[in-house]
Amino acid sequence: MPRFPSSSALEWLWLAIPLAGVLCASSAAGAAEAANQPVTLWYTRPAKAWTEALAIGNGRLGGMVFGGSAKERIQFNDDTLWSGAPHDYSHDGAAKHLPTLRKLLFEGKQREAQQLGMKEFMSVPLRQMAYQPFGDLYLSFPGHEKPDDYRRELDLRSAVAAVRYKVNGVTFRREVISSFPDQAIVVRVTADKKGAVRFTATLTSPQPDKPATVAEGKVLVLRGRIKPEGHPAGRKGIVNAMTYEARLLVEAEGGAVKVTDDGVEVSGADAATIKLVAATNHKSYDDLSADPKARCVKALAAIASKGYDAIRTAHVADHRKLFDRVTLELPATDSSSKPTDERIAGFREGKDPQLAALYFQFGRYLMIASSRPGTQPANLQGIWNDKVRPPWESKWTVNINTEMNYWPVELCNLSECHDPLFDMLDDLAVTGAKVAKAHYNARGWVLHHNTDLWRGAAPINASNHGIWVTGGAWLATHLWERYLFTGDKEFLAKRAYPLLKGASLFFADTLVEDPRDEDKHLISGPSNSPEQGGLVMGPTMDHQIIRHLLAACIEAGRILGIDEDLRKELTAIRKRIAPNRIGKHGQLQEWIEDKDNPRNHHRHVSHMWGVYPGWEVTPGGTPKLAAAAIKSLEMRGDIATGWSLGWKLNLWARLGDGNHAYTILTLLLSPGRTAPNLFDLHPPFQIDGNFGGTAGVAEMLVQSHPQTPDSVLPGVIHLLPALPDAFPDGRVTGLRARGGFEVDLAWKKGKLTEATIRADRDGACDVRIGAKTATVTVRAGQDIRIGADLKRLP
Ligand code: FUC
Repeated sequence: MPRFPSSSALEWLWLAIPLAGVLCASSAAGAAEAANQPVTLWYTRPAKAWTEALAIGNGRLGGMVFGGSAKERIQFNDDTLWSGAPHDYSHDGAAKHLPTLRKLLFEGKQREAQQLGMKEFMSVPLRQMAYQPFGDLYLSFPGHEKPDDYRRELDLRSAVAAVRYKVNGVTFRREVISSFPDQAIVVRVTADKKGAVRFTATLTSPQPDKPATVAEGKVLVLRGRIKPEGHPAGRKGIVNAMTYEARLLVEAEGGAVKVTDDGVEVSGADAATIKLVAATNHKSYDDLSADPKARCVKALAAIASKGYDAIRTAHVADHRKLFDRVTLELPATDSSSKPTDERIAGFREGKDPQLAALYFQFGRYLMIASSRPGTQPANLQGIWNDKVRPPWESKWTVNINTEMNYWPVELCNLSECHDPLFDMLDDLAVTGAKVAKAHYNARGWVLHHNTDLWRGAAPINASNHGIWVTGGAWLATHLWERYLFTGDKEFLAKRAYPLLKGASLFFADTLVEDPRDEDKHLISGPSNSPEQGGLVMGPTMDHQIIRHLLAACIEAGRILGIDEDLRKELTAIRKRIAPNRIGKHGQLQEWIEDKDNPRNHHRHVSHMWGVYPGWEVTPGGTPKLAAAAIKSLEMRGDIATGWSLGWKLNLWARLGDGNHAYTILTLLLSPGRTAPNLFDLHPPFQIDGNFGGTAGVAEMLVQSHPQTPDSVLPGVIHLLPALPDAFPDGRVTGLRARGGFEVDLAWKKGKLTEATIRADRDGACDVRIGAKTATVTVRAGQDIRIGADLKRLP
């Protein structure tokens, strides 16, 4: 029988006790109750591989904690350490070739067009730079080779990674945190016997410049620079220019501490606190004038006199302020008390629905850990990377991956974690304006399918998939989502509108009439349907994105009461964009031509954009197109890479098929697609699937998008729109809905029992369950409870 909270989280009383005070402070109704349901990853062995290590992060400083008893390894990153240097990647004179490219494509000469594109239209250099690993902190504990009662865990609610084991009857404990308030990775080592703490701490870096550590007083310093030339992630013609520094301070209680150039030795101590700070010379994408040493000295000075308890308390409170906004309970079973790696292996058997709740919360945890105001946005690996040549450079691929990272953020009540993405868009509007000019002689800004720390915006790698014009447009729709979820007019005026306008102007200047079309529709191009079919004119996805972008820009201008002429111009353009078409297999066409191959199982499902994250295709608003989208998804099949499953999960949820969405979730949450540490596997590790998974679980529970193709205003709040049979009972608190609402839900045997709506502002909202819809009057900050019949409860 499924049952709610097991008490296995409390097994670790020593972790729970310091949290007790914070637990009581939970505000959302139901949160305190839900706090009993464990949100803990745990294991009976140390990590052998990197994808078994546990991830911690404060948005900037990431750590992977291996948890070895005799040798602890904490591999760490700073999200600004990259190969390369400030650089303008645009290709002077590219725009001269644009008319020929289009002409060749209209004449069906794709190969010639791709060749010309490769020669004259690509980024300089052709490839972008790579995110870099910073270093490793090792702790060696002599004599701890054969521990008893070993346990390693990551508690998502407190953001503390911990290790516990016994050696010769003495219990040793270690906690590792990456603190946002204190901007440091901090390790605490304790034992239940006085004087038993003995270890050596060393710092190394995998960087090819092979920096050696030096002792500066009590501090161990690691100082280096990304090898200027000949670095494995360097690019011809660009001199790498980043410098970096890390500083380590070890404070022991009792015993002795000895600092030498080789490391820090602690002996005979009762406990020790290890403080690690790190920084680079990065100030912004075009400025490397910061001083990493000064940054480290300042950060370490700020915490030098702070005890571990104070640092931990501030860290936990800061994390919980975000994390506790949402709770999700799904039925716990006997399987729920197993170690996390065993649970992943067994999820598809269907006996452990609660793992889906843990996975959902892990995505929220990763967002808090990899994207905080002032940091870089989460890249392909969030902020966690141990390779000098990471897959796809661990940069920002924007033909799905970066956007997917941010799908859960508004919905799952972590709005401020969206900020780094908007900061990046501010930069891209500058570099992308240069590319718009040089490559298209157009106004506004454009971003192709990737960017890096230097905000490259030109087409990279190969013309067949690199020339794709809607990366910036797609990202700009995130600004509109932020506005829809928050109703923040100041944000709309100051941040969103200028970027939406710039992105729209680019298309006002570059859409062209299709000479093959008697209706003279406007189409985009040269472009592609990521990443297949090669260079074309007018892929469906582009048009879905551009229609969405223009509608948001027009609506934003209307709300702000500005740019009336532009609004008229954009409205006229929008109406002329080539529409979605249904093809000979009953499918939603991926291209203007009816050439979809029913046996094509490619991971990208780009033409589904209008279903999710867009909404111009909905079962209620455009039933024929929705049926065609289902046909296309069926043609593509279920099996896919990590992020592709993340997308399909959201798509089936949007199409209202909870059971199909759950089938996809079981494929995603399985050993080949989820690592033992719960990281998503493309494979290899790529974090997008984690975030897509979190968004997808939320999308099963609450939806609030517009229901008619031309609307960009908040839709009805649809409760349990795609609940799978596998989640018969449950409770969620704190999900956000467009229009400025927070929603709590409880259900039993697949039926809603009660919902609570909290509004940011006085007003009303439409709420739907099944086929029933009702208008509910709301008051700012007040809990409005409604029953299964949508009637107000007392
Ligand atoms: C796109 C995808 C790949 C991978 C890469 C980072 O090229 O097609 O699957 O996710 O981005």
